[in-house]
Amino acid sequence: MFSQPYIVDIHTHMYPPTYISLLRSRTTLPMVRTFPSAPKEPRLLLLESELPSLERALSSPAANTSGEPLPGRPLTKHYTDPEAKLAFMRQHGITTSVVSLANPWLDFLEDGEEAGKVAEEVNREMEEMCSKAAASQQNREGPDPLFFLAALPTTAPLEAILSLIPKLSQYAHCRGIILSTSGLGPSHSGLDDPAMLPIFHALAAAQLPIFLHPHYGLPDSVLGQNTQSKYGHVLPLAIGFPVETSIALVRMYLAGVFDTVPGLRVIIAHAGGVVPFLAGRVESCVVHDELLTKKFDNQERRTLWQVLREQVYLDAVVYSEVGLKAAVEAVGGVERVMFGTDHPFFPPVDEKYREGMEWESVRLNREAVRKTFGEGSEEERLVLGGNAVRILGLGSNTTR
Ligand code: 5CU
Ligand code: ZN
Repeated sequence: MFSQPYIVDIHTHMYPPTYISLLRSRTTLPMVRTFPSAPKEPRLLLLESELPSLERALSSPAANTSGEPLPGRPLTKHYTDPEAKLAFMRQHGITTSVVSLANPWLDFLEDGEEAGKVAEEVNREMEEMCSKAAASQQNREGPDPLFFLAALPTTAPLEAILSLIPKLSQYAHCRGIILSTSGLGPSHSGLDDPAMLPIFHALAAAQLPIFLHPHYGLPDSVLGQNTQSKYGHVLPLAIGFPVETSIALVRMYLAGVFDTVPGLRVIIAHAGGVVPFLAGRVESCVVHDELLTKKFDNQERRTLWQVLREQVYLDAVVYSEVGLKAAVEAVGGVERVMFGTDHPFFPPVDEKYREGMEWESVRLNREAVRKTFGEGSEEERLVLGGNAVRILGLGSNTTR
């Protein structure tokens, strides 16, 4: 394949123009809005946990006297502008990014027909962005600068979703899809809903892996009421997000999704959440559970460990060697783990550091890889880029 070491970021987001117009037109989550105290700085509001601080900001609109930050996060050009993505990549030595639409994707669109149309536009805009970036760097060696993971209109009728999947392979730069934990329709039936199986079969047939990403976190009954005013985004993002993904993965496992669709490949965000640490406990609970032992009675059950090693990949977005080592162990080796940044989330808090300096969030992940595998080692090369090139087929820039 490629002899030089390439750094590939497989966990990196954008909101293409169609999506941003949609968010600007909305008055409920997710939305883009400005506040009287900062009329020139649009903010991106995404999470349920941001609603109490939105209410407070709206009830005293003139000034933000409490010292509490405005709700959400600043909608910087990093979310929307491909040039900003490419500049961020250059600044951090990232040679290729596999960009995905950020949360909450199209989950909130109750009108399935609209969701279908937005998905087509978003995916078309993603391909256009990747193709333009490739054309502007024609003479470079190695994989193109940008690839993408497509969005699925999960509230659209099943037939519409199924007809979209084979078309994704016609995009030269599409290498999989990004999916939330919610499942089909507005009811959040989850990924263990048997209605998801035709989609999983179609993705396996098209050889498109799923990038499973959180958005819904944990309820306030677990995280605490209105913790944002005391603890900011820490609890929903650091704990709620990875636990959500972990539950979704274990539900898929318990429902037998991986046995029913052996060709399915899933990349779990944030290094698999708590699964690497808790897979042993899941296994123990399965063998001690009357219902499940009966369910698996006459079958050769693959353990969760086996499924992790055969059908699951993890990103390396875990910010520490402790978590990274557990991730590698859980999937049975360094070959199934891929570097990521979660850009443009987690920018430096001080705006003046946002341009031109290394982002702390990237430094922590990069350093965890270096310390875990050793600078210049083959393992480091694989995690930083070699695995992504192999697993996602980035060596070829043509339609698959
Ligand atoms: O900061 C955040 O809320 C997020 C988010 O919404 N999505 C993500 O991938 N990371 C952080
Ligand atoms: Zn992310």
